[in-house]
Amino acid sequence: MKAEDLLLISVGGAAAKIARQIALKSRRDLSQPPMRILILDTDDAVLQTLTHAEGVSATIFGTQRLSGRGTGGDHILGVGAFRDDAAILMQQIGAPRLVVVLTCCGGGTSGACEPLLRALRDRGIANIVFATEPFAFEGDARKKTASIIAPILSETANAVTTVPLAAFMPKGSEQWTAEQSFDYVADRLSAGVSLLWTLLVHPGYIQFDVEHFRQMLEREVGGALTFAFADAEATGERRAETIVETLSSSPRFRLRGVDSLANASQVIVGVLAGDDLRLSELNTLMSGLQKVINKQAEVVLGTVNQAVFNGKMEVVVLAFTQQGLEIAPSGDALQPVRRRAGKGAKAKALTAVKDRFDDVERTIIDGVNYDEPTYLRRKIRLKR
Ligand SMILES: Nc1nc2c(ncn2[C@@H]2O[C@H](COP(=O)(O)OP(=O)(O)OP(=O)(O)O)[C@@H](O)[C@H]2O)c(=O)[nH]1
Ligand SMILES: [Mg+2]
Repeated sequence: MKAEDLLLISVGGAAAKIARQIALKSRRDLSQPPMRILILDTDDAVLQTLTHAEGVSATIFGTQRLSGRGTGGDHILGVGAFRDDAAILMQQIGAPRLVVVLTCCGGGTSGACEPLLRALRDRGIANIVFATEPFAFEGDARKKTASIIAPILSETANAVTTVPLAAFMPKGSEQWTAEQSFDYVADRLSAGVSLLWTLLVHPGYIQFDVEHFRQMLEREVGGALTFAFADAEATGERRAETIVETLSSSPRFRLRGVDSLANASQVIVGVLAGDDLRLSELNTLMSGLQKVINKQAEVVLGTVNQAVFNGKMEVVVLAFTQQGLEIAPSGDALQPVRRRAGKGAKAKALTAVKDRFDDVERTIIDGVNYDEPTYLRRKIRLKR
C-alpha cells in the first residue's frame, strides 16, 4: 500500500477542524505514513485558523464567486464554487485508490460534495462518506439544507453514513456546552476514520487492505451501501467483554429504527491493540459480536498491533447495508424499512437495477453472482 493510494477530503468549516484532529490522532503511531488529508473550504477565515499538521494541505475554492467567504448556508453556491475550480481541485486530488470524504451537513459548503463525488465516480475512484446532520437546536434552515444534501450523498457515493450529531452524544451529556459536544463528536468521527485508515495502511496479523475494501464497495449494484459505525475502548482483564457490551448496545447501530448490525450485509471489525492482545480476546470479541450481527453477513476482521497501544484495546465496527434493502426486525417477521420514496418507488428502483445490468457481462466471483440483488442472493424475504 502506498501512502498516495488513500486520501481523506474534508468539505466545509466544521469538517476542516475535525480533519485536523484526525491528522493529529493518526500520528500517534509514527511508524505509519502520515495520512494524506486535503481540507477544502470556501472560507478563508476557517483555513487561516488551521495550524500546520504533517500530511495535511488546505485549499480554498470558489473565490471568484464567494470572495473567500462561506456560502451563508446556500448549498447551491457550494455546488457552483466546486465547479468553478473543479479542474484544479481534481488535479490536487490526483488518482488515489480510495477517498474518504468527511462533511458536516447543515451549512452550504457541503453542497460541494455532489460535484466532488460525481468527479470521483467518473474517474473510477472509490469513496466512502462520513456525514453528520445538525443538532435540532441549530434551527430549521440548517436541518432543511442537510435534508437536501443527505439523499444526494446517498445517490453519488459508494458508501455513506449520515449520523445526526445528537446520536453521537452519550447519556449524561445534556449539560455539556456546545463546544464540549462538538469536541466529543469530533473524537468519535476521528476514531472511526483513523482506525479504518490504520487498518488499511498497516499490515496487522489479520490483514485488511485497500483493494479488499474497494471490492466490497464496488461490487454492490443498485445504489450506495449505507453504513453505521461505532467505536469503543477498554483496558483491563475483561476489556474484550466490555467492548462487546458497549458495541452491541450502542444506539449508533439503531438509528432511524433500523438495527444496522442485525441487517448488515458486510461488517468490518477493526481492532487496535498492543502486542499483549491475546487470541482468546479476539475470540471473545468476535463471538460476542456475531451474536448480534446478521448471520449471513460477511464479517471482516482487521487487527493492528503496536507496542504503543499495550494495555489498551480499541475497536471500531462499521456495519454496511445495501441501500433500499434494509429490513428491520419486528418479531419473527422481517419488515421492510419505510424509505423516503415510498413502497412503489422502491419496487421500481429494484426493477431498474435489474434492467440496467441486462446487457453487461455477469459479475461472478467465487461462484457468487453479484449482479443479483443482495436480498435475492441472501434469500431475504421482503414483505411488499
Ligand atoms: N463536530 C462539529 N460540528 C460542527 C462544528 N461547527 C458546526 N458544526 C456542524 O457542522 C454543520 C455545518 O457547519 P459548517 O461546516 O460551519 O458549514 P459549512 O459547510 O462550512 O457551510 P457554510 O459556512 O454555510 O458555507 C453545522 O450545522 C453543525 O451541525 C464544530 O465545531 N464541530
Ligand atoms: Mg463555512
